[in-house]
Amino acid sequence: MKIKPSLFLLLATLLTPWAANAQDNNTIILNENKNITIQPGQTYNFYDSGGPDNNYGKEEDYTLTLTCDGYITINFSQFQTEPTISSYICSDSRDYMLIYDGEVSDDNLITRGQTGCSYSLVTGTDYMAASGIMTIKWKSNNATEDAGWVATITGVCAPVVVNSNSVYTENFDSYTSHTNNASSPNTYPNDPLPQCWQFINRSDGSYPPYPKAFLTSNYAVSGNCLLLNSSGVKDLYAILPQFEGNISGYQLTFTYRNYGTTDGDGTLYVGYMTNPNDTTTFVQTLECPKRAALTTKAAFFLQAPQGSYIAFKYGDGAYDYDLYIDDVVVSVLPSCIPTGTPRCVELSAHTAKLSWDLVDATQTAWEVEYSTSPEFAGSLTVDATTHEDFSLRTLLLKRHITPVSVPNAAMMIPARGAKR
Ligand SMILES: [Ca+2]
Ligand SMILES: [Ca+2]
Ligand SMILES: [Ca+2]
Repeated sequence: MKIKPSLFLLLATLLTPWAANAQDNNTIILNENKNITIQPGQTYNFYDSGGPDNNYGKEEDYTLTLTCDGYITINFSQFQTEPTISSYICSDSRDYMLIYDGEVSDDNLITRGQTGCSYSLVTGTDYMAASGIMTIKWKSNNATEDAGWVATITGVCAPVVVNSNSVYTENFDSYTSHTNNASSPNTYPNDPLPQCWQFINRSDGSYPPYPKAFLTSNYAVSGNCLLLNSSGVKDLYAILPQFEGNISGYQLTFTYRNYGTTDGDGTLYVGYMTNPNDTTTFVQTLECPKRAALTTKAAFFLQAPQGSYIAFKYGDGAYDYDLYIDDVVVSVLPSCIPTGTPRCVELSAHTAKLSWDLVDATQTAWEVEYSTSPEFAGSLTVDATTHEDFSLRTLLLKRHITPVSVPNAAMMIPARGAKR
């Protein structure tokens, strides 16, 4: 839902110099009762009726109700009201603000704002409404105005819950305002992107050297897809929303295609990041071969530390090459019995002998997948009675193997080369 700027805001934008730099949709001015939907992942400037440069007015009595599909935080960089009657007294007879987590009730009060009051809000502090509703009441009396406040309000994305009953899907189809646009939306970079996704090195309009990310219907499985466009200079990171719990044990499936398969088309990598603002924390788990046809892939994050984010990285491409991603799904791996102590017991130029211990006598069959990373190469079903010293005999020279037991996906033998 888009926030419609009030008439006042439009006028303020035209008439006052401070508003000229403010983004209309991202500025909230408390000059009347308002109900506003806060978008997760967005930050808004929040001012009294005088804006950042002027005082609020007399006899104001306004309520601002914010709602968000996630959390809401507010942080004041300035707060100055008419000082209260004497120090430490918190009196409703002078100007004051009340901030609630939810509806107005004493139990929901987060903080009070009133200069001189002993328990007035502290600047530089995040106050959070975890309920997803924040109610702000503001009153001024009939004399002595002051500077008011400068604050930021932020919609915080709640971690996405994924479990055996709940799967995360993003098919990009609910963002329909930019379809059928192969090169770049004419409103770039202010076009919609999936809620709670983060992008690093996405161009803010100056391109190159920064790559672009936007939605398009070109080469989508259906509707829209995410288009990553290379700059030839910087890698682009598209980071999924944070998931509740540890992504170890989660699987990501998605469909992608490159525009073509030349070197310039670049490479899509999948991995995880412990810090979604720091590209040096990206750990690659899958390299996607260049494909000019829609190709479905799965990626796993068995070693990801707690709190990691799933991320796409598009790199190595020359200037202005496209890559398309659609139908992103994150789900938990099927529950399965982990193997015990998987190991490579013997390696030769062409063979690898695998061994593992039974941890549950009810296991009756195994399937071993082997691959020349990252492309899947084949699989064999192994009888439970022969789980020891099972030999892979089809290895190619100088290829690395990563045998994985499926459905016992917890088994992963560290890739070692069957090298000559
Ligand atoms: Ca006053
Ligand atoms: Ca002000
Ligand atoms: Ca789609």
